[in-house]
Amino acid sequence: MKSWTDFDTNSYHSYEEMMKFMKLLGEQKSDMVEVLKVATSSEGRTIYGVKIHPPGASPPEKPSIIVDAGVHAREWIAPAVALFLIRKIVSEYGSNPRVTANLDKFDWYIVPQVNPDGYEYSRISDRLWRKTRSKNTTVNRWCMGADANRNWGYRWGEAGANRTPCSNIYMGSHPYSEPEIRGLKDFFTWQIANPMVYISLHSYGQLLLSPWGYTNERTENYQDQQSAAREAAQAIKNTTGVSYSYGTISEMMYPASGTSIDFMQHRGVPYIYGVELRPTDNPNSFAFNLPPSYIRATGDEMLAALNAIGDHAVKI
Ligand code: ING
Ligand code: ZN
Repeated sequence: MKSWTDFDTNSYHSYEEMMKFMKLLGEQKSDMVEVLKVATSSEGRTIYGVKIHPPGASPPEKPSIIVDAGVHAREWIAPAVALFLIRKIVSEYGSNPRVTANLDKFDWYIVPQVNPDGYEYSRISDRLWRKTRSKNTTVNRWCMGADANRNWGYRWGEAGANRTPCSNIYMGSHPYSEPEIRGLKDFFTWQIANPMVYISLHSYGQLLLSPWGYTNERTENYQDQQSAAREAAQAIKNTTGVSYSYGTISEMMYPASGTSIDFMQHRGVPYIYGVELRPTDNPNSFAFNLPPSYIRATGDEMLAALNAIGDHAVKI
């Protein structure tokens, strides 16, 4: 890979290849892209994000759209879609009217791979690995990792999280015990002045999930969040014909505490969705093994959803 345009978004990549793409993009498109350090993983990998803005040196901060992906190692489609979004927005600014209008209104912050240790472990050793790869030092030290989406500090360790390190939804020894999540929390808190939309990409099930996760009570802006979700689901349908359902995490799936979604809701970000990307959860679906030929359509429909949510957010 010599140029960022050599990066093939229609296949699944190693973490090293992903980072090579980000580095080249930062060097070769420095008028639009800043590469920002977010965290260092337990095994010492550097986690990067990008800030994308219209060409020009350091324009004033705008409201932002934030996307993260890869929190769960085995959900490969999520980082692939995040990288697709980065490449598409940078390549099509100025030629694609939807992309252009959106980037003129919002700064985009994208962290495409939050859990690189887990991802590499899923690629090389255990395809269905979900957690981080931190060492547990107390009991059950032979079980590794914590669930990075149960490790956030707001309502940590309530319903839908587990205290045993061997569990797949282990919440960690304390809030932000995972360096990946501590770094991401600091990044969200200190680097992003005006967050308007926050999307966390997961798979699978074709769902747009809004807060809360820790309780089945509704947020005070529930109605508005559902309206934006309805518009996003419609935009997806108009793009690829695929159906996404929407509702709160606790009503659509199961209670889950210590998620990034609840943290961002508590922080006051108005539009927040945990997204379960393709495929559906029907028993014959590809589940976590979505063939790479689906990356483009899954990415296109997610960009349409984000455009719709962005349009909704500026209208209100
Ligand atoms: N599902 C999520 C989980 O962490 C979720 C549900 C997604 C909660 C996004 C909050 C935000 O259990 C998967 N597939 O990981
Ligand atoms: Zn997940």
